[in-house]
Amino acid sequence: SNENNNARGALIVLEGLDRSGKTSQCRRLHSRLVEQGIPIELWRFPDRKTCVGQMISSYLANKSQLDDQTVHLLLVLTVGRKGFPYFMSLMESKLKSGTTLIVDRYSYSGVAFSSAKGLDIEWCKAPERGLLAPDLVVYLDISPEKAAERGGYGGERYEQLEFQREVSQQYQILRDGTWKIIDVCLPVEDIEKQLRELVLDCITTCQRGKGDIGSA
Ligand code: NYM
Repeated sequence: SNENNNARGALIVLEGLDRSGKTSQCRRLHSRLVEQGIPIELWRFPDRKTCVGQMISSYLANKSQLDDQTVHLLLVLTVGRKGFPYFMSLMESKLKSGTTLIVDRYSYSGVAFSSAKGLDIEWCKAPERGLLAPDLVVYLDISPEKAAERGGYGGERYEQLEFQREVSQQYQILRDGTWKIIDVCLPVEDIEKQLRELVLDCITTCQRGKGDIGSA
């Protein structure tokens, strides 16, 4: 039988503290894989261009106040949702057509950041049910102290050492044995290489049609 009938793209998520380097790594990875001719798109959550995304962006920039539950639920609306604005069905059709998605933050960020504020973790997780399950979650591991030394730190609401320590603890609660951890203290080329290998492996597995697109 023709293998390609089953070929689907992989849903790959990068998570980590603020300033852990997710965005730069996602961009490098994306351009390398595009060069290799792999059908791939780079996504990020929250998408600040949507109207709810703009509310979130203004909150993160300390330009508006919202209570913690409200922020959590607004973010829930923007992260990978069906119907808002149809991210989930769009993601699903991309994956089915063989396009791999590299996603800079997903629902884990929502749970880690909101539970770090003291919200009940089960309450935070409840609205995440039914989202597409990633095929691979890569956690870029940096200590909160190291992250605080990086350029551009402190620009946004959550970029506070004490708070990031909490977020880091919540990520440790969330992550299970399937998450791949990359030590961000390694030279940047090594991080890039490790990440690329993990991702190529995952793409190959999904191309073979192993497993359906899951739901969380
Ligand atoms: N964030 C992100 C949350 O608190 N909850 C979420 O669900 C998501 C997706 O927003 N500090 C936080 C994490 C970051 C900020 O920053 C988004 P960036 O630099 O766009 O990843």
